[in-house]
Amino acid sequence: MARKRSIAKVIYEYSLHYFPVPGRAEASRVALALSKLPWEDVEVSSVGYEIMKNSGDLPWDMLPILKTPFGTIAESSAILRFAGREAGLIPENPYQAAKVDEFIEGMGPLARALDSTFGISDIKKRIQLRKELFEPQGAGTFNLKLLSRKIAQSETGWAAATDEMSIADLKLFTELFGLFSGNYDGIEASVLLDYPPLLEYHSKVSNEPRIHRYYQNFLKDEIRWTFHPDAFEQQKN
Ligand SMILES: N[C@@H](CCC(=O)N[C@@H](CS)C(=O)NCC(=O)O)C(=O)O
Repeated sequence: MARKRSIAKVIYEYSLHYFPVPGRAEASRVALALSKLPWEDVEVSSVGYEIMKNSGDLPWDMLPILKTPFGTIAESSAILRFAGREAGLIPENPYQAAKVDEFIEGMGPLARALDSTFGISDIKKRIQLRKELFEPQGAGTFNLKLLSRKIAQSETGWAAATDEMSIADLKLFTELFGLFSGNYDGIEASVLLDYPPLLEYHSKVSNEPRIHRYYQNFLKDEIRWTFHPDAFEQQKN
């Protein structure tokens, strides 16, 4: 007797919801991909976002969120910690784990500096504000200098000076280099040339085997070119 073929619908127990850009969700996407959790990546449009917000789906009215069998987790760092624990990317040593948290919190001002330029519909004004961020006295420059110093001081080369790569690296790598993809008008990749420790760090993380393998799946993705090992070679030459 011929076997009946059934087309099973894959049910994912976990779903990450965010706009179709790396932004604040990318580190969690990588952590989820490195975990064994069954998850799906759900891209949300601006209309979809309004619907979710009005339906009370968003605990803090913002994306990203991670839907889990236990309930919804909001706040990108909370999601990253949850997914990172599953992926083995949080040090067991309490001191190192605290340094990872410190680094994650310490990155707040960079994101907030950029946030101040969102929602400005006049493109000329937006570009102008973003250029100012990376002028000598700008908040972007201040934060890049700080991050560059941290990386230069790290004995292991990982962001939080942990023995192994951690969620702090996923956050720094994706959020920092994601800024230079061209998705943010007015932010030029050439800015990075002033920060050799950051370029060296880019090489370390993008060549880390798990990260390298992950981004092999996105070779044709225009917005994720900054996560490939040779991303900034052109700027250097
Ligand atoms: N602290 C929050 C901030 C989240 C956030 O700013 N989300 C933005 C996108 S990056 C958002 O949902 N914006 C929608 C809006 O305000 O219209 C986190 O890290 O998750």
